[in-house]
Amino acid sequence: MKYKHALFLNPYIESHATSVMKLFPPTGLEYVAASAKGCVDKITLFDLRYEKDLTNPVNLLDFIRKEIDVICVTIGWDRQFKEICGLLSCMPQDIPLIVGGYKATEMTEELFKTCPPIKIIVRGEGEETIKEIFKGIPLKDILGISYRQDGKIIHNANRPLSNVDAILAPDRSLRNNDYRLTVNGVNVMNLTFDSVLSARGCPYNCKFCTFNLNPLGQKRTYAARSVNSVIKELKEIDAKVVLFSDDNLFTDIKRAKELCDAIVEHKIKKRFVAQARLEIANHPDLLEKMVKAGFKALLLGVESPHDRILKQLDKGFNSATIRKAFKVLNKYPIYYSGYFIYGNIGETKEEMLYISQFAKEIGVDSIACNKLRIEKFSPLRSLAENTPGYHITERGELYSDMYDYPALKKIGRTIKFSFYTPSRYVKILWKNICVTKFFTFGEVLSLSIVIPRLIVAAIKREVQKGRLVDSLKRTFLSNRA
Ligand code: B12
Ligand code: SF4
Repeated sequence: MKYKHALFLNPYIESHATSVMKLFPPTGLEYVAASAKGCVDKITLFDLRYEKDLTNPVNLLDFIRKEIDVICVTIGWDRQFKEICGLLSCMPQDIPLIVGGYKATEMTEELFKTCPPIKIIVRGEGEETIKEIFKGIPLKDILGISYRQDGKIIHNANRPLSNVDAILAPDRSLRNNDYRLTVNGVNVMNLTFDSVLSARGCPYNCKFCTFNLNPLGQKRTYAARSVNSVIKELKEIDAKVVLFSDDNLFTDIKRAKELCDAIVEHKIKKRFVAQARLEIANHPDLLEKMVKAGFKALLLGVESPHDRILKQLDKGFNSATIRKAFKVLNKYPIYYSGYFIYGNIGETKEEMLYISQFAKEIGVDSIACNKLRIEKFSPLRSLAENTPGYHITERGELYSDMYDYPALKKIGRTIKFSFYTPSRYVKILWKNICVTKFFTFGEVLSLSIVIPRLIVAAIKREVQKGRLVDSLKRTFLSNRA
C-alpha cells in the first residue's frame, strides 16, 4: 500500500456553538473514508466538533506527526473558512495533505494560495478520486483533481459523476462519538442523530438553488439508491433520529411509498426528518404512510409569499398553491419547518417583512430565513448583475443600493422576532410533545432540567454578540426593522 495510516478530518470546531451545528455527521467525509477502505492499511476519522483535546492544534499536530502518513480534510461550509485555512497552514509539509468538499471545490485557487501544505484538492464528488490517489496512480492521470507541481497549480479535467448504486454507505464504526442535540453549547437531551443519503441530485431547476449543481456547475442528475440498500443502511443505525439529507426525499412518489412500507415491514423504529417539496401535499396516501413509518418533521422550501418572487425564482408554484398545500399538510401530525428567502431582486422591505405574517397564516411551525445568495453558477447571476443598483460580493452575498448588507440583516432580525414570539416557543414545544410526539416523556423531563442552562447560554451568546438589549426589546417591547 502507498499509505499506511490515513487521517480523515472534519476541521470545524464548535466549542462556542451558537446553534445546532453539532447535530449531524460530516456525510461527505464519511462517504470518502468508506470508499478509501482497502486502499490504505488504517483509517482514523476525527470530527473536531467532538474531539475536545484535539481542538488544540499542538495535540492534533503531535498525533499526526506520530501516526499519520496522509491527511484528508473536508471543507464543506462557508463558516470558519479563515480558521480552517490557519489550521491547514500549520500541517507538516512532508505529509501529503488532500482537501475536498463543496467549499474546497469552490475555493480551489484561494486554498492553494493561502495554505502551502495542501498538495491535492479533490473537486466535486470524491469517492473514486480518493481511491486512485491512494493507489498511487500518477496525479496527471486522475480526473477531478487540482495539484501542485514544480511551483505551479495543475487542474485536471472534471470527473464524470459516478453511479450512486456503486457507492458504499458511510462506515459508522469509524466514528468516535454519537451525534447529539447541543444548543448554545448545552447538551440538551439523551437523543442521538444520524443522516442517510438515499439519493443524489434533484430534477427541479429552482433558479436560486445550487443544491443539485456541484460547485463546478455540473448538474447532478437525480439518481436514487434502491429501497433495499437504504433499508440495509437504516438497520445498521443506532441513532434515534435520522435525517434523510436528500435534496427532496419524495422526488419519486412511488419509491417514497415503497420506502415507507419497507420501514414498517422491517420494524425500523426511528424518528425521521426529511427535506421535501410542497407537492407532497398532493399525495395524502403517501403522507399517511409517512406518519406510520415514523416521519416526524419535514423541511420545506416555501421561499416567498409573493407570486412575482416565486416566479423570478422559478419555484414552480405560487402563493395560492402554498396555502392550499398547507391546508392538507396541517391535517397530519408532522412538524413543518419552512425555508424562506428574502433580499430578492426588486423585493421591498414591506414585502420581506410580510414573510412572518404569511408563515403564521399558512400554519408553518418554524421558519428559517436566508438572504438570497448568488453562488458562482447560480442561474440568477446574470439577472442580479444586470439589474441596476444590485451588487454581489466575492462570497456570493447579494445587496442593493436601497438595502445594504446591514439593512438586510436588520430586516432578517425583524422577521425572526415577529415570528418567534414567546407564545411561538410554547406552540413549538406543544407540537413536538403532544402532536408529532417527537419527544418521549423521559426526553421532555430531561429537557425541562436543562432549560435554565439553555436560557443562561442564550443570554451569554447575545451578550457576546453585543445584542442582548436589542433582542430583549424586540421580544418584549417593540420589534422594528
Ligand atoms: C443535507 C444538507 C444539510 C443538512 C446537514 C446534514 C449533514 N449530515 O451534515 C442540514 C439541514 C443540517 C444542513 C445545514 C446547513 N447547510 Co446544508 N446542505 C445539505 C445538502 C442538501 C446535502 C449535503 C450532503 O449530504 N451532500 C452529500 C455528500 C455526499 O456530498 P458532499 O458533502 O459535497 O461530499 C462530497 C464531495 O464534496 C467530496 N468531499 C467532501 N469532503 C471531502 C473530503 C475529501 C478529503 C475528499 C477527497 C472529498 C470530499 O466527496 C463527497 C462525496 O462525494 C447540501 C447541498 C448538496 N446537495 O450538496 C447543502 C449545503 C452543503 N448546505 C449549505 C448550507 C449553507 C447550510 C447551512 C449553513 C444553512 C444555514 N443557513 O443554516 C447549515 C450549516 C450546517 C453546518 N453543519 O454547519 C450549503 C453550503 C454552501 C457553502 N459553501 O457554505 C450547501 C452546499 C447548499 C447550498 N448550495 O446552499 N445542510
Ligand atoms: S430548491 Fe429544492 S426542489 Fe428546487 S432545485 Fe433546489 S433542491 Fe431541487
